[in-house]
Amino acid sequence: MYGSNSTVERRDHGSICSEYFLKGRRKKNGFSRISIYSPSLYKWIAMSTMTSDVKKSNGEEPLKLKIFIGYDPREDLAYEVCRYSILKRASIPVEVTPIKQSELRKAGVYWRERGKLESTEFSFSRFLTPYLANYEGWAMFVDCDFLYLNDIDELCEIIDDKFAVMCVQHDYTPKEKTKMDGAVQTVYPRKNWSSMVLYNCGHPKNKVLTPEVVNSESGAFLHRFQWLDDDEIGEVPFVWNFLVGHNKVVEGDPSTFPKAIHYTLGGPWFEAWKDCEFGDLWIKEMEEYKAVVQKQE
Ligand SMILES: [Mn+2]
Repeated sequence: MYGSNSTVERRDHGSICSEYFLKGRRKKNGFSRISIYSPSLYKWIAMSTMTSDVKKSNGEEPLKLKIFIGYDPREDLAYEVCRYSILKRASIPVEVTPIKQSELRKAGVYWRERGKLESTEFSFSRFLTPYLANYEGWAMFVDCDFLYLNDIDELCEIIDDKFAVMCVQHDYTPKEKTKMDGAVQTVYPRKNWSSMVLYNCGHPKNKVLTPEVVNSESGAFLHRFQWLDDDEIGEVPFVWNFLVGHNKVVEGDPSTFPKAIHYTLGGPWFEAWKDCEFGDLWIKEMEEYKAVVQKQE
């Protein structure tokens, strides 16, 4: 339903120049397909994917990041704008694929019943990310209610292969509670940690995330990364998952300026959130995206 009519042009800026930037022309992103194996249909199913291929100016093969964006039909425009904001700024090749529950169900890799607490269609399907990436390389999962303000390459630069996953480790509650017997009980609600995750898909621990496990395990097991030890979870600066209504910009401190805004309470694509903090940035990006699509039609 989306995709075929929304090729976006990308521009390069920042320190890393792509080949075509050096040649002084702009290039359109191409669509390609990735395939996932459907155990129930005994065949490979193609999923819509958008790929940008960029070579670094020094001829080196850059890391190719697979990006899976949680897709919900109620937030189609949020998804489009999120994707546009990534592709527009990316100076490395990225491959963007929406995680669409309907496609995954058809392919037989997602079958769990929707629970009452699931606010989006990707509440659980997001944990299929390593599986969908064929348990290879690094892949990012991100909710569709994000707006990128910086080049995804900056995020890739902090990737460290020693971790199984990396994410912003938001802290809502005290991390530790001392029980009466003096034993330290560690409490990790880890709220919002799973909304943007870099997965080291080839890490042996992530092999746990099979479709069977993703379809049957509890929300706590999955959203709190209970298949991992704490030291296998790397930290990403909070500006890459800047929670509107929770995180704050400290004036004069550029390290607190958002690089990716997360409209976790609801974004301007919902009438009730039109005037939310940073809403103007999203609306500006959405208008730009729409202008680009219109120009191509
Ligand atoms: Mn969200």
